[in-house]
Amino acid sequence: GDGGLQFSAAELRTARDEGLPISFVVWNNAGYREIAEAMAGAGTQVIGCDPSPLSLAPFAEACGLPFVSLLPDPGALRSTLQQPQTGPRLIELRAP
Ligand SMILES: Cc1ncc(C[n+]2csc(CCOP(=O)(O)OP(=O)(O)O)c2C)c(N)n1
Ligand SMILES: [Mg+2]
Repeated sequence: GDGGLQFSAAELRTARDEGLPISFVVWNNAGYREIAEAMAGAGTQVIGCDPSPLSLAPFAEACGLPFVSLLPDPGALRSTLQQPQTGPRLIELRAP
């Protein structure tokens, strides 16, 4: 998710520096939905779960990873994953 990704820049950069062929697939719904659902489920006010959207293209560039942004279409994701890679890459799925 776009929220968890923000805790993971160090791992992305390690994958880059070690040349690891990992595809990081990120579901970007511009929100912290799991947290929001937990707050709602606990009967508390839902706050802080609707952040300004994270721009993944410059985020990936800052981490030194090639980047692809897709609508969440299984065929598009399959063909992207089938492209060969020599190092890590970041693939965004833009939630509708
Ligand atoms: C690496 C990492 N850091 C922190 C957390 C704590 N955490 C649990 S849910 C959440 C945010 C959820 O938002 P998102 O990742 O955007 O997923 P969504 O529920 O919106 O699909 C975070 C940061 C985590 N799960 N993993
Ligand atoms: Mg999210």
